[in-house]
Amino acid sequence: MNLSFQKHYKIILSITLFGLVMACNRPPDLPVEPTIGFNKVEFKEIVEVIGSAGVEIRTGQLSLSFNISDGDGDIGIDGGDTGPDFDFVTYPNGEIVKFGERPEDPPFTCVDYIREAGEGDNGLDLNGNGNATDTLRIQLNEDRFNFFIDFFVKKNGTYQELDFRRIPESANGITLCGEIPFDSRIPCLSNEDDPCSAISKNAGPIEGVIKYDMKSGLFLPIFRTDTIKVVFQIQDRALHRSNVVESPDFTLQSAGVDQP
Ligand SMILES: [Ca+2]
Ligand SMILES: [Ca+2]
Repeated sequence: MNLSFQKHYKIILSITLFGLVMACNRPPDLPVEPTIGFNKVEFKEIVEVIGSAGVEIRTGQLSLSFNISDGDGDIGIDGGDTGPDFDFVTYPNGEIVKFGERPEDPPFTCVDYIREAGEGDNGLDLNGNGNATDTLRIQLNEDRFNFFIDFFVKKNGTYQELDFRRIPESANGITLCGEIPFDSRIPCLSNEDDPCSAISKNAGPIEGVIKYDMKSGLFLPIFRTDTIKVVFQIQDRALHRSNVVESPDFTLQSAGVDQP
């Protein structure tokens, strides 16, 4: 007997880069701000069979390919990059304030506050007051990502945004519980051992195509045969934003590849 179910909660990102050229001998005539353009979108369903019971897990993979050029090539954030530009969490106005201390603060949500006790096994004393039991007001740093994507579904001829950022993660104490966007960190575009420091040291124009794979069991149940589009933008290490690009209208079926 084959059991079959949709993976509703787990979203996996992967990025494939190809055709990316360090155009060292080109004149540096490209602007230092990144420029992107739509290339193509592809969809396929991946079926994994797990265990001796033959449990099937069905996941949709939506792959967005886009052209990119940047005059100084500073594209990419390493998963471990931190600091004022790239930290995931900042404190509004740099002040560390406990939940309930200021009447004007919003009610508790898991994206507006961080629980010290949720940070590791024994908690992390983020405000240095000698205990790890506080709940502190935070702000999520938009610049922690360098790739931003929004999804729109056409309903009765009008596009409405479908916000994946609002889908709650399972209740397991993870701080960023309300945040499962497809926004992400494109890694540093270099084959060197330490790619981010390599691109910082060797500024030069780059051109190429990035293929960005998004996996979710939600795509097919949510989008079905609807007409959809994506709107996306990237940002370089100097926090220059690219132009905003809108894909053509498509359906998962029209973008389908390798379908039986
Ligand atoms: Ca740049
Ligand atoms: Ca504390």
